[in-house]
Amino acid sequence: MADTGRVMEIVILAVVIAVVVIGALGGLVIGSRRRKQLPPSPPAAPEITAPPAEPHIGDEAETPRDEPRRTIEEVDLPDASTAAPVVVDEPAPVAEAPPVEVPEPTAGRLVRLRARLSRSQNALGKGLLTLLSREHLDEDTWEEIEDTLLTADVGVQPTQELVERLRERVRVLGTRTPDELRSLLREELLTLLVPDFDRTVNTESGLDTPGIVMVVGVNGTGKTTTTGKLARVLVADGKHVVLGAADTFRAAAADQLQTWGERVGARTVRGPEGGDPASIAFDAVKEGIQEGADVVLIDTAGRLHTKTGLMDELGKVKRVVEKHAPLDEVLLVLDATTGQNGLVQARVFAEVVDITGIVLTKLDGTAKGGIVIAVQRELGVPVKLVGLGEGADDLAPFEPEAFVDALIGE
Ligand SMILES: Nc1nc2c(ncn2[C@@H]2O[C@H](COP(=O)(O)OP(=O)(O)OP(=O)(O)O)[C@@H](O)[C@H]2O)c(=O)[nH]1
Ligand SMILES: [Mg+2]
Repeated sequence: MADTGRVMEIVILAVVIAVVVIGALGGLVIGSRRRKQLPPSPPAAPEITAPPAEPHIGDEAETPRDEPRRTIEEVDLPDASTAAPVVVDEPAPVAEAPPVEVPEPTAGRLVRLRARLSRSQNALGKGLLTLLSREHLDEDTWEEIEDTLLTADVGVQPTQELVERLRERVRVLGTRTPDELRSLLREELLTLLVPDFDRTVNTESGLDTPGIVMVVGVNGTGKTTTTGKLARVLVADGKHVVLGAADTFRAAAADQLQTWGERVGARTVRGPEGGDPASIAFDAVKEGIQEGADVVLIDTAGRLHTKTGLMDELGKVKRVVEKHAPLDEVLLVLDATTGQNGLVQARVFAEVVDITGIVLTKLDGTAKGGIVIAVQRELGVPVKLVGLGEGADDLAPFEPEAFVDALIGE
């Protein structure tokens, strides 16, 4: 019996030891769990630990991702600038249309922006005046004057005419003061700019349909920007403007125009990427007519004048639009910094669509202001607008007198 009692004692002791050991182990495990998981994860509802591992487009915020869930201890505090906020079941914010801006008046813009012509001012205006005020106007000096004009892209024929007339007048004048020279040069440059050209941008049809303006040119010259700037001026004049995004090569092109439209308060008619530009231009005019718009501005895709297929397409856009009404203005946008190459482009575009006006952009970034003279000569079409910067109000009606004054100083 004593033996049996001894065995019982040993068994009880073993059970007690086992319970204590298991208890201690269990406590450790729970303790370590507590340290690692705060709070202990409930099995059901998926819990979101921030930040989520790189969400992908189309992922649902509340769906757990495949990666093993990380615990708080393992996750560094999110960097405020990179943390993706976890938003569950919140509606996407509605994009508000930006407020429509009011532009500066167009009158006198060229005068206000004259400082932007500083490169042409230095190269052309100051260069010529310095040469002309030399003591002796010998052959070499006249040649330098010619070179200055040619470098500024005035063109060969106009340069020769100008130098010839200046030589003659300087000879007749005998003595010459700086003021006299300045006014001689001013007169001669003005003559070359054909001051009596009608430079009105025709935006009125004279019919009961809207005025129709089409903007054309090679890639990147500033067509879309010019269309936007022009729309802004027209809207500010109280006109109802519709924009036609006939550049269907890239979706971004229509977006760019639409952004301008929203900024200035003009609706944009657009079609699918890769769609037929002629039919979008046609629709834009049709919708313009339906909603009683005053002006429809059609922005076209940039195209190299050497690509006959694309040039034919442009001719088609024009013909299709003209099923509604004749175009009132076809503006060729030329980048002034491309110089003489612009003249070649101008010639080809003029053959395909009758150009009625030239917009010379980026005159703020070049010393080649003389291109104004050359391009008017080339086409017999006036420069109507000049671009003097990327800002919304950096498009100015071209005024020959203000332009010459800006070049040579008053
Ligand atoms: N400095 C300066 N930049 C200009 C002027 N006009 C346009 N730009 C810039 O030229 C770049 C091209 O302008 P866009 O209006 O997109 O040219 P686009 O002719 O529509 O181009 P594509 O549609 O691709 O053929 C943009 O960065 C404009 O901000 C200007 O008068 N001066
Ligand atoms: Mg464009």
